[in-house]
Amino acid sequence: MKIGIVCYPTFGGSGVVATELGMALAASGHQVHFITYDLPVRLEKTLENVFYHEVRVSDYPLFDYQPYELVLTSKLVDVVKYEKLDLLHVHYAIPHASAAYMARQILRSQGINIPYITTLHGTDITLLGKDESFEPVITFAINESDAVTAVSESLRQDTLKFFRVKRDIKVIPNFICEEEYNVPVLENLKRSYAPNGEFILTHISNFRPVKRVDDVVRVFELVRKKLPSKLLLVGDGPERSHVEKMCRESGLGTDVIFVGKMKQTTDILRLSDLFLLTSETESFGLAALEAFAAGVPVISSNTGGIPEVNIDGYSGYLSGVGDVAKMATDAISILSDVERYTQFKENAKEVARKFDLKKVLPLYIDLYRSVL
Ligand code: GMT
Repeated sequence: MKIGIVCYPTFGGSGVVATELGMALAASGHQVHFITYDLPVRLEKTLENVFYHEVRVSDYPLFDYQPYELVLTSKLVDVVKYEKLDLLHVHYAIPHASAAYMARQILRSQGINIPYITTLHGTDITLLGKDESFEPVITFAINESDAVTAVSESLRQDTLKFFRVKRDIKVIPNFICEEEYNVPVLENLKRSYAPNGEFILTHISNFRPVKRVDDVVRVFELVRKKLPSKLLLVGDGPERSHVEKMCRESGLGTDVIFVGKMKQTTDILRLSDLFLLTSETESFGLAALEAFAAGVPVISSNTGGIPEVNIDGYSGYLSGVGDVAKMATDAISILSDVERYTQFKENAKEVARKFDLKKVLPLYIDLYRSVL
């Protein structure tokens, strides 16, 4: 098949999933065309069957806001037509689903049929989508899609609750490639973060308010009172300066390490002892799944789709959103009990295996075939 993938190229989970999916499809012989405004972060290597089409919005002085969606639509029309694509798979509803709808209509008027599949990832539904300035367009573009998928049952339910969606939504969960995590721990790097063998707690996100990174720091403050530990904060985003200020004022000093953005997080996860995910809402929690793949138990909130990934008392612990005290107690108890901790690490890997690429890729391929 010749598949066009539209996604955000940035550090969000939806872009990561779209890119990993595209690369896996290409590796299994399909031709994949990424169509977006920048090279997707995970698309580092030159790969057979992978092509990239950049959407360039010119800086026309008349516009205060450049019409990205229209330029994307024109690019979709062009790529579908000249690369002879079989289908479009758009990740994140806004504005990708409506651009795909428009492209499909334009192409239809020229006698070309191109189905589009929309994959809902989370904030396109749970935060932005509910905003009435987007809602009618999203509802329409979802209903018009040839197939719709959501990354968790929780997100499927939210979509049905918040939108007048008349069509089936298939749950296809996010995935990891287990083999990629079978790498040794980088002991020198680990020592550079934790020179005295301190526990390493890690959080990875785009530092949006929804991630409640303050809570991560509060949990860490409590853990650090009981156990020698370091906190690695990976990523960047709107809350970073605030969190940095908070850490400086709390006297956490060099025990909190702001690592910044990273294209690959495997090495950091492999050297981590515990992963913290304190989000207000999270449709899936890909970062938690990646931690599991690296054999790292997760302390998380019990919101959205997280309980579909993190099994309470098995691969980690779940707590109410904002229940920093319980999260810290759970973290201390698991890190203090070597036998239980070792079992949780095994359990984490076991959970990750359920979401391996080998199991999830055929679900997308079957779906593609069903719409063609
Ligand atoms: O979490 C983010 O802020 C990024 C966002 C995205 O769309 O890139 O992530 C969403 O999609 C991920 C991949 O499907 C999910 O694992 C995340 O849970 C989801 N984020 C939220 O629901 C907040």
